[in-house]
Amino acid sequence: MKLMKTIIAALVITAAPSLASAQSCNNADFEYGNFTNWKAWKGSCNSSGSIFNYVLSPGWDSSRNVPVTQSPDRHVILDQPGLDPNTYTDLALPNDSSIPFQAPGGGKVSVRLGNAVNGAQSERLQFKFLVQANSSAFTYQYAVVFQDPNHQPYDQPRFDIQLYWDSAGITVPIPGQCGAYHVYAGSDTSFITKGTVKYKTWTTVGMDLSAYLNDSVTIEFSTGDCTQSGHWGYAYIDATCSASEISTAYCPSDPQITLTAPAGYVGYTWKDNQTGQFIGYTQSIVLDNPKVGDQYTVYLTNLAGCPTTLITTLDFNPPNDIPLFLLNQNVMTPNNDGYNDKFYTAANYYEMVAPASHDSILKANPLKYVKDFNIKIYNRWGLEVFSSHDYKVEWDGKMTSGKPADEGVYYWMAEYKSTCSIDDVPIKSKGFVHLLR
Ligand SMILES: [Ca+2]
Ligand SMILES: [Ca+2]
Repeated sequence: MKLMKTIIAALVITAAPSLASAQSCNNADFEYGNFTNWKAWKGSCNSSGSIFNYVLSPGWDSSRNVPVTQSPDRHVILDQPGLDPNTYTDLALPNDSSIPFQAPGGGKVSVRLGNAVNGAQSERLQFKFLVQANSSAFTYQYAVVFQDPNHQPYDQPRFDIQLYWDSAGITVPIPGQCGAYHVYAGSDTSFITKGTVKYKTWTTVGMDLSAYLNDSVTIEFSTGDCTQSGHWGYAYIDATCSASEISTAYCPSDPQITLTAPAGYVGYTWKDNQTGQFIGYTQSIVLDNPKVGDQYTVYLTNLAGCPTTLITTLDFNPPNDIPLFLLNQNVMTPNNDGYNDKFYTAANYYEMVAPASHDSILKANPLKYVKDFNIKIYNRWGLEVFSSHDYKVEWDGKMTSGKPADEGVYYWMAEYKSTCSIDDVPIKSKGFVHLLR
């Protein structure tokens, strides 16, 4: 049996390379409800000359996702709705400007870094991941609440963002406006003043990481109180990864197409490459009579001043129905050795392993036309052991109860619809997977 297992596993590896080899962008958005894949530090801060310094030591046991000392109020998971108490004004008033705990559009969970306690405290969170085609756009959201003692900028409560490139085992900080971004009390004109507090509500910043494709990067968020100990500052953060591309979803009969650039930029300038004319200055633009082969460029600038250029060519006539995309992976061995530990759909295969080869066949990502996805997995007696509405689902061989499923054959049935479908009839797919332990 052992030999058989090895042979079957080898066959499947050829067909579907493991997805577990490098850290993906999972839980950048904190939607796991914890700090999985994040590292944390805490400590103090000071200044020397005109430089602000962080003095930090590990503050979190990332292997167990628990704080290592007694101050869990400095890295805080916010999974319940609420309003920041230090920016709360009056909900009965229009244009109320208090900061909600969760980032707009950022799901159910965001994080607070730091607290409303002074004493020259500082805190840090880092997230390291492998940049892939589907995760080359890193977008973070932040809000900050600072007491404003009107010190020099390098002594003020602050929030700093730094990008690192992990190249061949060496971690290099990226300098300049595309790697570093600094926010301190009153550092820009968007701050609102309430008594001695200056605050800035949720703000989105996009980072194009295409230059680091297939390398790991680390994003670092740090907060510091005023260095002279008398005033506090903290930040709310959330983040997400997506493809750094112009979205062009449209259907064959559409007389118009909407081009949408990634969110998180303060400047959008669109150019029609056919005429060389600038044709728009918003995140999305609408074009009449889209023609295959036409090319458009968008020039982006984020809040930190970092410029990015994206180009798209209209080279795809989408089908009314999407081809079946569930992969017939028929063996899984959930023993955490990195090979076939999970059963996954071709959506993951497409996005994480073979986007280039897929592109050359279909000329576009068909997954953006998927809607109403549903998959159920049954054991040989017809009992449902797992279900999901996520087309990127990964089944780890555990039943809904959390208990590991027994060895044996499991049947899956999936269905989904195409957003371009005229009759709205679901596309159905089924198969089996042999679970070996
Ligand atoms: Ca979130
Ligand atoms: Ca503090």
